[in-house]
Amino acid sequence: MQGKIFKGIGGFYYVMTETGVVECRACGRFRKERIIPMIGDEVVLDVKNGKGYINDILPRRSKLVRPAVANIDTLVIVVAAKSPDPNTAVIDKMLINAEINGITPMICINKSDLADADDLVKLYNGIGYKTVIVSAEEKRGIDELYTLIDGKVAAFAGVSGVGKSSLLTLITGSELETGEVSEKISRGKHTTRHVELFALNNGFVLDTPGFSSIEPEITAELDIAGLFPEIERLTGQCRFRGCRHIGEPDCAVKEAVKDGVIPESRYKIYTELCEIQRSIPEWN
Ligand SMILES: Nc1nc2c(ncn2[C@@H]2O[C@H](COP(=O)(O)OP(=O)(O)OP(=O)(O)O)[C@@H](O)[C@H]2O)c(=O)[nH]1
Ligand SMILES: [Mg+2]
Ligand SMILES: [Zn+2]
Repeated sequence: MQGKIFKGIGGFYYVMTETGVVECRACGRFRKERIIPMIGDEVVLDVKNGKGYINDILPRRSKLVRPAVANIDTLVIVVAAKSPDPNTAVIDKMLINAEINGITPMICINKSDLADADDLVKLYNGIGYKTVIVSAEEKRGIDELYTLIDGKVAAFAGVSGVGKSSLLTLITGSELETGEVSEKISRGKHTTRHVELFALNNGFVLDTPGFSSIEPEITAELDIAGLFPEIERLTGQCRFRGCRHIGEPDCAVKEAVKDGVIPESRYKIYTELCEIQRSIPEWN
C-alpha cells in the first residue's frame, strides 16, 4: 500500500492512504540506516495485525527545512498590503529559499481591503512570479487562490500577522470539520507547534512560520543566476559565454539593471550571493 505522511507525533506517523488514515511506525531497518521519514513523504507501508509499518520512502521531489517537510510543490509567500507593511527584502529571501529547494513560489497579497498593492504586483509579475490579491477579511480572491494550489502540496509562509492562518481557515474550513480536528497552529510562547498537512479536496496545505529567517544555503555547485528568473532569462545574451554578470563588458544583465528592467534590489542580492559562493574554498 502507498500513502502520504501528513502528521507525526511521538514516533508515530499518520499516513493518508486511499482507504483512509493508517497509524504507522518506521520499520527497524530505518533506524539502523538512519533514515528518518518526513512529513510529506510518499511511503510504502504494510499493515500487519492491525499495525502499520513504513517500509520504504519514495524519492523526495523537494525538501523544506524548518519545518522539515518533503514534497512541497508550491510555497505561497503571504504578505499583507498593509499592517504589517510588505518588505521586499524578506520576500526576496523567501523566493530564493524556495528556488534553492526546488519549490515553485508564488506571492499572495492579503489585506487588500486595507491598501492597494500595485507596486508589489508590478515588481513580482515583472520578474515572472505569479501573484494573487486576496482579502481574508472580505473573503475576496479565495477561489482564485484555491485554484492556484489545487492538486498541489502548498506551504503558506510569511511573517507574523500577514494572515496565513486566516486564509488557511477559509481554505480548509469545510474539509476540516469532517476530518481532523481543526487545531490552529500557533507559535505563541508556550504553544507546542506541530507540523501537519491538511488535506483539501485535492492536495494539501501547511501553515509555517518564518522561512524568511533562514539564510539561503549557498554551495559551490549552485547556479545562482538560476535562482533569479529575470537574470536567467537573459542568459545567452551577454557577449561572453559563462558571463557572471558582475564586471564583464557587454553584459545583458548589467544593461537590464541600468534600464530598470531588473530591479537594483534584486541584482544586489545576486551579487551578494555570488560573493558568498566565491568565498567557498571548493569554488573555482
Ligand atoms: N484587515 C484585514 N485583516 C486581516 C486580514 N486577514 C487577516 N487579518 C487580521 O490580521 C491578524 C493576523 O492574522 P493571522 O491569520 O493570525 O496571521 P498569521 O500570518 O497567521 O500570523 P502568525 O500566526 O503570527 O504567523 C488577525 O487579527 C486577522 O484578523 C485581511 O484580509 N484584512
Ligand atoms: Mg498563524
Ligand atoms: Zn552578463
